[in-house]
Amino acid sequence: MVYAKPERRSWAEPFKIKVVEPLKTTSPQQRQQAIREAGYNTFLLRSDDVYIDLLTDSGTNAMSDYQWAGMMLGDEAYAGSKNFYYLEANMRRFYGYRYLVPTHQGRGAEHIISQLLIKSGDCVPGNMYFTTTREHQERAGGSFVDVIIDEAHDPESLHPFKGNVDLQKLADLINKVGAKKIPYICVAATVNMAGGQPISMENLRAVRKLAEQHGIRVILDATRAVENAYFIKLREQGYAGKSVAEILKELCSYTDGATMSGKKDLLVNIGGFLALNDEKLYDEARNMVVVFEGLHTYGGLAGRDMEAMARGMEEMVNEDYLRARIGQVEYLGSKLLDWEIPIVEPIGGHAVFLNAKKILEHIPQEQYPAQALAAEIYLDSGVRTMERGIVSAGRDAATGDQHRPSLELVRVTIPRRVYTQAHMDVTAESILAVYENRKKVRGLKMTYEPKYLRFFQARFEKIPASSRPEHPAGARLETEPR
Ligand code: PM9
Repeated sequence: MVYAKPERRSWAEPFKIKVVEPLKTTSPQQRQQAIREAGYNTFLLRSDDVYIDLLTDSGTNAMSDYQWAGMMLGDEAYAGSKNFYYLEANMRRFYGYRYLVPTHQGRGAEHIISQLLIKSGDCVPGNMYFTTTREHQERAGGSFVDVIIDEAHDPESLHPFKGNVDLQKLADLINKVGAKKIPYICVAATVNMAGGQPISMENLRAVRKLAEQHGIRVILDATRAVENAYFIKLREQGYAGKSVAEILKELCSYTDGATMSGKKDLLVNIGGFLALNDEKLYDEARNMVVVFEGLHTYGGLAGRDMEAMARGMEEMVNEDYLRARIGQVEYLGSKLLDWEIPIVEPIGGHAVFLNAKKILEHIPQEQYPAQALAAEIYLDSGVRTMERGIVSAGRDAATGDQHRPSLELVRVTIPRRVYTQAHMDVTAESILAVYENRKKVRGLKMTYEPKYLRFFQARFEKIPASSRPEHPAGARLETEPR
C-alpha cells in the first residue's frame, strides 16, 4: 500500500476535552415543524431542536478549567469586588486604556458611549455598520456613514485588509459636514458584516492621524480585536516577529477608547466593557452606568463573570490557541472553496460567510435569499446559521426604506473551543447538499417585522412555488449607494 504524504503538517487544538455536552439529532419531519414554528428565522428556533449550533460565536465559547476555577473565586460584594480590580488591571495590561466601565455585554457599552457623545444631527463614520452599534447611534440622534473601502462590499475581492477605512471617503465626509458634527470615528476590528475582515495597522494609524488633525476621537469596537491582531501578524509587513499581545496593544494605542463585547475574544458566556482614556468622559460614563447597568464596579455582571473575563484575556493572546481558532474557520471555508461553493474571500476570522446572492441567484433580494438559505441548511441537517443580508440591514431611520446591502450572506459562525473538525465536516457536507439542490429553494415573505433589530424576531413564510416573483427571475436590485 502506498501512503500519500500530507503536503503540510497538521495543527491540532491546544486543549483536550474534559466535560462534554451531548448533542441531539432530529428527524427531517421535526426540523420541518421547528423551522415553520420559528417563522423561518433561525433566531427563533429552540436550541434543543438544533444539532450543530453555528448561529453565533457570541457567548457560545467553552471556558477553560482556569476560567471555571476563577468562577469559584467570585467576590459578589455589591461594591468594590476584587474581581473588578483584577479585570481592570488585565484590561490595562492587554488593551492599554486607562479606565474601565464594565457592562453586561457589548451593547451596554455602545449605549453609554452613544448617549454621551452623539448629538442630534451628528454623523458617525465607521468601517461598515454593525446592527446593535448603528441602532444605538441612531437612537442617540446620529446617523451612521459607511467609510469602509469598496473592496469590503465585494465578496470576491481578495484584499487582505477588507476592514480598512477609505481615507478619502472619511476626509470627504469631514469636509462636507465639518468636524464638529462628527463626535467620533467608530472603527471595528475584524469587521463582522464584511465577513470577519481585518483592518491593517497602517490604516488605523492613518485614521488616527486624520482624526487628530480635526480633533475627532477614534473609538474602537474591540469585540474581535485579538483575532484582528492575529491577522496583522500573518499578513502585514513588519509584524511577523511581534507577539499578538504587542500588536493588540499597538492597535488600541491609536484609539481613544473601546466598546467591547466580551462574549467573543474573551472566551466567556457573558460580559462586556467600555474602556476610555479621557478622565472627564470616564466620569460621565461611570455615572451613567449606574442608571442602566449597575454600580461602576460590576456594571450588570456577577463578580465571577468579571473574573472569567479577566482570565479569558490571559488566554486569548495565546498564539497556539489563535492558530487553531482561525485555522478551524479556514478549514471549513477551504472545504467549501474546494467544492466551488461561493463564499466571502479571504476567509474571515470568526465565520465562513456564504454568498447567498450568488448561490440563490434565482431569488431576488426582496425575497430574502440569505434567510431562505439559512432555513434550508437547518432543514437539511439541523445545523443552525444566521442571515447577514437585507433582513439584518433593516430600514433607513429617516426614510423607512429597506437598506439593500450588496452583501447578502449566510454566516456560518464558529464558537471558540466548542466543536471539532468532524463537526466542520458534517457542516460542510450539509452546505454542499443544499448547494446541489439550490435551484429548488424558494424565497420568503416577511409576515412580521419588529421595529428594532428586526433580524432577531422577524417571521417569514415560504412563497408558494406557483406564485410569480415580484421581480422577474434573476432580476437584481440596485445595491445600496456607498
Ligand atoms: N455580535 C454576533 O453574533 C451578537 C449579536 S448580533 C447577532 O456577531 C460587534 C462587532 C459584534 C457584536 C455582537 C456587538 C454587540 C458589538 N460589535 O452582543 O451586545 O459582533 O455583546 O455585542 C453578535 P453584544
